[in-house]
Amino acid sequence: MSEEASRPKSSFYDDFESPDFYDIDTLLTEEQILVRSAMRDFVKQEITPFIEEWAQNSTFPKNIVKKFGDIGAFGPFIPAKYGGGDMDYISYGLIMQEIERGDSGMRSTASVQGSLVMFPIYKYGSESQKEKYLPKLASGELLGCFGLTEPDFGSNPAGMKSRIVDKGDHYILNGSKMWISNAPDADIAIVWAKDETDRIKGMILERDMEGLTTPETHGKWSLRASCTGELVFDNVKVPKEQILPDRDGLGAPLGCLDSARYGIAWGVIGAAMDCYESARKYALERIQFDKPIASFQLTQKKLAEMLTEITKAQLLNWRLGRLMTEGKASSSQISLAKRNNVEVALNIAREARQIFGGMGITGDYPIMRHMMNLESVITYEGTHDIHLLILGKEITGISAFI
Ligand code: TGC
Ligand code: FAD
Repeated sequence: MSEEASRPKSSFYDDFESPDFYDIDTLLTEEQILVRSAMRDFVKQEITPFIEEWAQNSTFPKNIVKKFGDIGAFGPFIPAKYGGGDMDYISYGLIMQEIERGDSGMRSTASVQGSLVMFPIYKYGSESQKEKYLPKLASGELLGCFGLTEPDFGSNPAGMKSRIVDKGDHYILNGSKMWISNAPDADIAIVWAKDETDRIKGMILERDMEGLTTPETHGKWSLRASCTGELVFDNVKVPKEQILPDRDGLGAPLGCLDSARYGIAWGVIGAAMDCYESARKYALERIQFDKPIASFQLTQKKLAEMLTEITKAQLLNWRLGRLMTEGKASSSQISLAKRNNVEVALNIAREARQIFGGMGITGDYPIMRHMMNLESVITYEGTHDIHLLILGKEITGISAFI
């Protein structure tokens, strides 16, 4: 038998269905289920057949941007008059879950565009900024990125050094941002910088502004199908009409993070479900000691614990989605879900990899890719420990950041 034929059958035919052990689908509306089905079909057609190659070759498929726009993955919670989907937050969560079931990097592209680019323009932008940018971002005609993190200020964005200086009808911007998803391919960037009074302001930069460069970050072992880069500002002239007028201070960028962190809480459970389902199927097919490995108690323990954690996280997401839709979710409730669910997903990916034995490290199955992706997700949008400290502050009233 050839080496290829002796390998267990690859599950590349994508027949994914999400586990629903507690019948949580009955908590969803018909519209939410329709949204999820449409997104699931899209991922099966446009992402899973190609993702392994994109990730192995470290290629961001730029044409996915227009396709995401067409299916309504960008800013589903933005009103239809600006090109958004006018949907509730559970629908948004389900969209993120399905995309990240395909790949966390693909979800990054969609959640940055929706929560970190469209959201601040919608919440803090002028009417003319909304009309100019939102419909094109929603349709995928424009791709955006969000620049908060700097080389010396990651967890502590309050210390940022990027600065704008008032020159009458425009500002001059200097500084740099690092680790920016979408930056090398983005048409516009939401950038946060301090003014002369040290107040943080948000602004919309366009790619062709003189002095703006976006070098790509190479050599990532994680999120390889997502493009990451820097934003470098060398005396960039920013017309005053590009400033987001309706909110400033650190609370402005942090307010956008709430929406993105919420999307991550749902997204990572998509990745976890993919690991669980792949491992369950493999365990039933793979024979050792003349039995499917699914018949061994240790394999069953792994699968039972995975399903338990997925079910708990599904319930958490559903409840948080209701609170988000009602406008009642607090930042610390979102931190709890982001922190818990990323950890759950990472543990499930690691356990699933064990079930696959040697096959778990190959690209024939999605496990290793999900696992490596989740190593970024546990760091970005606030590290695991930063979210713990946000909860610690909520519980005790005492900040332990400094
Ligand atoms: P602190 O004093 O706590 O707060 C400063 C001001 O901000 C307000 N605030 C919030 N407002 C809205 N939403 C939130 N989540 C908020 N959290 C805080 C707060 O009320 C206050 O307002 P005001 O009016 O009183 O001034 O600030 P701190 O400097 O002590 O820092 C708090 C800390 C550490 C929690 C915060 O800096 C933090 O969250 N750090 C983590 C940084 C982070 O998450 N960066 C993410 C960068 S973007 C990214 O990673 C995108 S990846 C995208 C992808 O590819 O998917
Ligand atoms: P640091 O802040 O240097 O943290 C290093 C370690 O120290 C962590 O373990 C942290 O938990 C710990 N630590 C820090 N402070 C404390 C404290 N007070 N108490 C206890 N422990 C502490 N940013 C953007 O603005 N836009 C993007 O689009 C974006 N995309 C990203 C994409 C990728 C692939 C990655 C990896 C990052 C991205 N980021 C983006 C940046 C991301 O948000 C930061 O990496 C993250 O906030 C952590 O900052 P840092 O990497 O500088 O780590």
